[in-house]
Amino acid sequence: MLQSLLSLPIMATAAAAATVSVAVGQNGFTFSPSSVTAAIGDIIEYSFFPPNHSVIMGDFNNACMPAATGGFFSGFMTGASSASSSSSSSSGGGGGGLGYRQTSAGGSVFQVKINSTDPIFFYCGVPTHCQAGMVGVINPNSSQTLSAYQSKASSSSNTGVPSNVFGGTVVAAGSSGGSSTGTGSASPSSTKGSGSEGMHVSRAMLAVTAAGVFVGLLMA
Ligand SMILES: [Cu+2]
Repeated sequence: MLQSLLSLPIMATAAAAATVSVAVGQNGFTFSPSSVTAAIGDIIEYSFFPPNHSVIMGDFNNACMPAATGGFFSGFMTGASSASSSSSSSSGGGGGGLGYRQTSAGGSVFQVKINSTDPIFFYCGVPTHCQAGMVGVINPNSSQTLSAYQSKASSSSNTGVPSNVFGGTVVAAGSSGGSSTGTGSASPSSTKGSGSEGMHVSRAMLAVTAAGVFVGLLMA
C-alpha cells in the first residue's frame, strides 16, 4: 500500500513534450496542417516556405487582428529560396504529435511553446493572405472552430501586424543554436501569460547544447 502510493508521483511526471510541425505557405495560402492538437509544454514549430509569410496569434472574435492578450508574431519570413523542398512527403493529419514533421529547405522556423489548452487561432500577416484563408488553430473546441474563424477572416477588412517579433523563438535553418527573440514587452497591449515561453524554449535548447557537448566528449 505504502509502496504504490510512493510510486504515483513518478508516473505522473512521465509525459514527454512533443514538437508539432506546421508548414507555412507550402501549398499556397495554407498552414499544413491547419488544425493541430497540442498539450501544455508541447512546441509548435512553424516552417516557412517562399515567397513571404508570417504567423501571428489572433483572437477568435477578431479575425486577422493580433491577440489582445499575450500571443506571438514570427516576423516576416521569406522561406527557402530553392524549390528543392518539394520532394518531401506531405501526408499527415491534424492529430498533432510527432506524426507530421517537415522543415523547409533553408528556411527559418519559429517555435512557440504551448502553455494553455484553450483554442489558439493564428493567421498570416501578409496583406490579403488571412482573408484568402491562410489561418489555423491549435486545440479548437466545439464553439470555436477553424471554419468559423476562416469565415470571419474572409469578411475582415484589415490585417493587423504587431510591431515586434515576440512570443516564441526564431531558429535559423542550418544553425545549431538559434537566436532567441524578444518575448517581453511587445505590442499589442499586454503580454501577460506569454513571458515565459521563450525562456522555456531557451532552456530546451540549452539542454540540446549540453547533449552535444556530451557527445563531443565521448568522441574525443
Ligand atoms: Cu502568407
